[in-house]
This record gives sequence, C-alpha cells and structure tokens, in this order.
Amino acid sequence: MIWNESIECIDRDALKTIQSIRLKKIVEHIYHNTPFYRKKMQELGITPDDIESIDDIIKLPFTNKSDLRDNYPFGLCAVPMSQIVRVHASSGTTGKPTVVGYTRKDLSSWTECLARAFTSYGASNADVFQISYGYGLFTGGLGAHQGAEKIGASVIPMSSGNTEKQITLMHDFGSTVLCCTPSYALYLADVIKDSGLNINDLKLKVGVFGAEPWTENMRKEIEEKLGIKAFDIYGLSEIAGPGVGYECECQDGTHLNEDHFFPEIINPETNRPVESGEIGELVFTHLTKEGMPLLRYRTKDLTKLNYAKCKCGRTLVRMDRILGRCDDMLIIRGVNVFPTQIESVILELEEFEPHYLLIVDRKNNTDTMELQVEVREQFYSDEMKQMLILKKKLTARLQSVLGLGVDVKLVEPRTIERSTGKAKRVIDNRKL
Ligand code: DLL
Repeated sequence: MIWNESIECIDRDALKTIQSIRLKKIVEHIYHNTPFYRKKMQELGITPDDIESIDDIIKLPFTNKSDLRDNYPFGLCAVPMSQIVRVHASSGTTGKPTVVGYTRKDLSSWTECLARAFTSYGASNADVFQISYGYGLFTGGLGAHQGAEKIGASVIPMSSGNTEKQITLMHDFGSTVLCCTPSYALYLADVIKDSGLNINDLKLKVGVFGAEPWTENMRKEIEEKLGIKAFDIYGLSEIAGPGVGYECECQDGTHLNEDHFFPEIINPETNRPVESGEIGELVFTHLTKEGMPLLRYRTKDLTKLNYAKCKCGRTLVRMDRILGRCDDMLIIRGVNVFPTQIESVILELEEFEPHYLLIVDRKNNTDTMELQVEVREQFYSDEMKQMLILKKKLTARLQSVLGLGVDVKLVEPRTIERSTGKAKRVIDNRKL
C-alpha cells in the first residue's frame, strides 16, 4: 500500500524540479535567518543567488554534529522560539546534547513521512501499535506515535522498559504492530518464551525496527521468534527522527523521503561525492524544514544509494542497510572492522544467540579483541570438549570474514546485559 503516490512514485525529473525549487527557497531562508550559515556562506564566497538547482548543492557548506553543540541549544534555529512547538535532543556519548526544534509545519511533514512508512509496512487504522521506543527527548517514541495516529491506528504509548508489562499489554490489548529497537525485539521474544506464553496467542504481525544497525540475519531471527514480518525504519534526530527512510514490501533497500531530505554520499576523507553506487558517508540537506534547517549534515552513517525504480512502484531512492558509522569503525591492527560484520557471522551459525559484547584493548602495543557471545540453550553444555568445538568453529569463521584473530569467550545464555533501547555492543578500552 502507498500513502502518497504522487510523491512516492513521482517521475524523477519532476522530483528534481521540486528539489531544486525547495533548495533555492531554503537556502534563502537559512541565509537570512541563521547567522551561523550566513557567515559560512560568506566565507565560501557564495550567496543564495548561486543556487539555481539541486546540482548546486555541492557549493554549500557542510554541517557537523559539533556545529550543533557549538550553537547549543537554539543557535541554529531559523525562526523565533514562538514558532517552535517541539524540542527533541540526542544525548550522544560526549558533551552537551544536540538539540533540534520543530515548527508546527515541520511536525506535520515528519508525520507524513511516518505515515508513508507505516502504510508501506501494510499497517492501517485496523492496527494496534505498541510504541516501545523511548518517549521523551529521544525522537523514537513521540515520532512513531504521531505517525501511527496519522494513519488512524490505535496507539499504545508504552515507551521502553518494563518488559513484563509490555508483554501483558501486548497480549491483552492485542497489539498488531511493535515499534522498538531490533535488539529490544529480540529480548522481548526471549522473555515471551520464558513467560510460557504461546506466540500464537499474540496478534503481532509487523515489527518496525530501527535506531541502531541490524543485519539480514537478525531480521530472520526476529521474524522467526516473534512470528512477524520485520521492517527497517531509519532516521536521526538532527534531520527529523524515525521516518527519514523506510522499507517497502520488497525489502530491497530503505526508501528515503527525498522530497524533504536531500541525500548525498560523500567520501568522508576527501569530502567529495563518491561515484554513483559506491559506499560512503550519508549527508542530508533539509528541503522543507523551517525550525532548524541544516545544510549538508554529515550523518557519519556509511551506506550506498540505488536510484533504480523499485518493484513496489516507488521511485524514491533506496539506501542500503547502514553498514556502520565512520566513528564506529574499529581499526584493529590496521584492519577496518564493523560490529555489524561480527553480528552477521554470529547469526549465520545456529549455535549462537545474537547477543554479544566485543571488548577491544591494547596489550604490549598490539590491539586485541575479545568477543563474548551467548551459546543457545540447546547447544550449551558443561562438557569442555563440546564447547571447544563451538569456539573453534566461530573463531575460524571470524578469522575468514575479518581477516583477524578474535579471542572468543563463550558464555551461558542470558548472561550478556540486555538493553531496552539502543544496544551497546562494543567496549573499546584503548581510548581510556
Ligand atoms: O535513532 C531516530 C530513530 C528512532 C530511528 C527510532 C529509527 C527508529 P538518533 O538517536 O539521533 O535518532 O540516532 C541516529 O542511529 O545516525 C544511525 O547511526 C542509527 N540508526 C537509526 N536508524 C537506523 C537504522 C534515532 N534503521 C543514528 N539502521 C543514525 C541503522 C540506524 N542505523
């Protein structure tokens, strides 16, 4: 099903015209209302008159997360506070939070993006949405909430945590759509199993998962355990929140809402656009945002784009799964390693649970990696020999995929700490 066919299936030349008109307008707005950007543009020797079409985007300055922090809290707002009706923030790992402000129109555009997403997952007013993303400054809870209301669904604003209650209400209220992080979905599945509840007693049919990288294997695992169809939803607070991108029934990439957020892929080292179809850093420019529009915001997310028309009929560009973040990439003894590669290996092997913790350290000037991973109940044994066979199998597979030796530590099922939001899977002690 398609929410807004006139945009989601638009002819790409017509889309380019819309994007060009919108870019010109937004650059004008930003230049006159955000001193930070006016200064940046003046330094580059450009004015809004230099922007004729969307192709001129490469003339514009980049924006980094640090620019938001330096202008904390509302320095990048392009409208007076009287027009800001909602504030969200992301805490990140260091320093002050990054704050974003939305006008009423911004909330409405964002909600439209979520309505497109939920409709493409097959959801409608017949559904009961259990929103188990955190409510509050995080965009996940309220974002998904407003989208679900828009399509007329019945919304249960659960927020994250309180797992027992999540399951009770999921059962009693007959939730059909679950919105949460993929790692929390797996945890919920385990707790449901432990509770003795039969998965067939639940009405769940669709999962809306995002806010952290996940793999195809993890999708399979969640689908099997919860008996649902699992869809990807992508977003980041600085740009909108969930709904910047969404999967369709073909699940062959995540469509980006390009009429609101213009995507580019650049080489993070040279800052130049990559060749078409190559992997690089995803960069977004707001085309419609009033409250806090950003130019060429560097997401640090690594992916590639596919402009071919999708079998579902949508023409909106498709983004590959997020491979990782430029700042998540570990360099171990000179080799680039992404936590998602490790996750893929673990999930390929039926003996392991998708719960792991990677501990990186430096001993005698050499980088070391210890991977703690849970063995599935039915494969866990007190017999040393059995466990050694398993350990050898995983170590060999990791060596062949990563080209690196990993010190594998098998642990009992349910021993690695679970998260109700974004999972923390890597501890890098080298930075301490
Ligand atoms: O995580 C917004 C969101 C909420 C998206 C709920 C989806 C569902 P932030 O906290 O600002 O916003 O984190 C944004 O999370 O740059 C990616 O690195 C990562 N991320 C978000 N969605 C996905 C996804 C929200 N589907 C950062 N796949 C982004 C992989 C994702 N990574």
